[in-house]
Amino acid sequence: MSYDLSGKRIWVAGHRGMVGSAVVRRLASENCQVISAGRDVVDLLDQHAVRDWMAEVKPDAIVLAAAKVGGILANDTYPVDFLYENLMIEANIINAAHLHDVERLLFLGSSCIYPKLAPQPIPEDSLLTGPLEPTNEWYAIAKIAGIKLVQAYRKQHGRDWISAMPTNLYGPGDNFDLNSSHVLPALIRKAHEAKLAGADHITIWGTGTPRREFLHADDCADALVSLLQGYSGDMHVNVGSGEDIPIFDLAQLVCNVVGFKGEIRRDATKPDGTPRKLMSADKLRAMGWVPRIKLKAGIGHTYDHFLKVDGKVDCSENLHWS
Ligand code: GFB
Repeated sequence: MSYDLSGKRIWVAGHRGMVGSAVVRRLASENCQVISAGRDVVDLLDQHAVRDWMAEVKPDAIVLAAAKVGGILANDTYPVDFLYENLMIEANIINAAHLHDVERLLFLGSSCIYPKLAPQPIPEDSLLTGPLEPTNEWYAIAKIAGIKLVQAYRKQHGRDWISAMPTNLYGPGDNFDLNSSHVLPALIRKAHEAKLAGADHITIWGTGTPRREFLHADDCADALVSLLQGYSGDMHVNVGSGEDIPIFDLAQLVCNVVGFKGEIRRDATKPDGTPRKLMSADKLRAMGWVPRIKLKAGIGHTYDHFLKVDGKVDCSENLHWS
């Protein structure tokens, strides 16, 4: 299939978040009109507000990147927020998209939808084949419901809507708050602050042995636009880099980029989460898409952004709504 974005009105839901803002940047090179609205304009948790707003702006296509997101500790600490808010956001937007006859919708999930002990690299059809990782099952259940809702609209109403499952993402616009962030921005902040303070060590959570796959948000946005233009199918599509790295090695790489030379200690009282979640990249590669940003360069780019923006501001807001 081929969906021409020229002249289309595309709503990027979640345009202030890391992924949404990357999608907005990427869509700037297409001949389309990007629509966005902050929480002050439309509260995505409010079904009527979402319906009214969509009736007013009439998007042709939607990239559904709005979500309550956070790292392992936030997921584990606020199960209601991660389950309820994500269910509401996706149900409100997907249902309103149907009522207003939206041509294309791309729903974003997460690699945590897969079973904790899924085969590696994880193929798309591993979904619902085993128990989830307990630290993020609330978020995962909400995202699985979103995938199923998209499939349900395809089946019952013939909607040409799709889902993508990004791996662990990082990049400009990430959340650098140590209590609620993902590992990569947390390591950047820890290494940076330790360097400034002249500290002799930083401490990472868990054993450092879990492996994670990382993809820069700009690469992710590029893949998402390709899917919006060229993919139609019931099955969601993994969006990853195809490579993973142990957390301890990632910490060494971040310290190297940041210029912190002290020791890296482990705090085994903090959770490890799933041991590994490298996704199979076969489906996306078969469509001709490959990532461009190598991990070390991407960390450097993200650190530059942190120095310009986040290093100077108070990151005390506890949970991040992207
Ligand atoms: O990125 P992260 O929070 O999320 O943690 P998940 C990845 C790994 O890094 C875990 C370790 O093994 C953490 O214990 N880690 C080490 C740290 N030091 C730190 C640190 O300072 N901060 C953090 N945050 N981690 C999330 C899910 O899982 O991944 C979400 O909870 C979502 O639902 C997201 O799917 C992509 O990769 O474990």
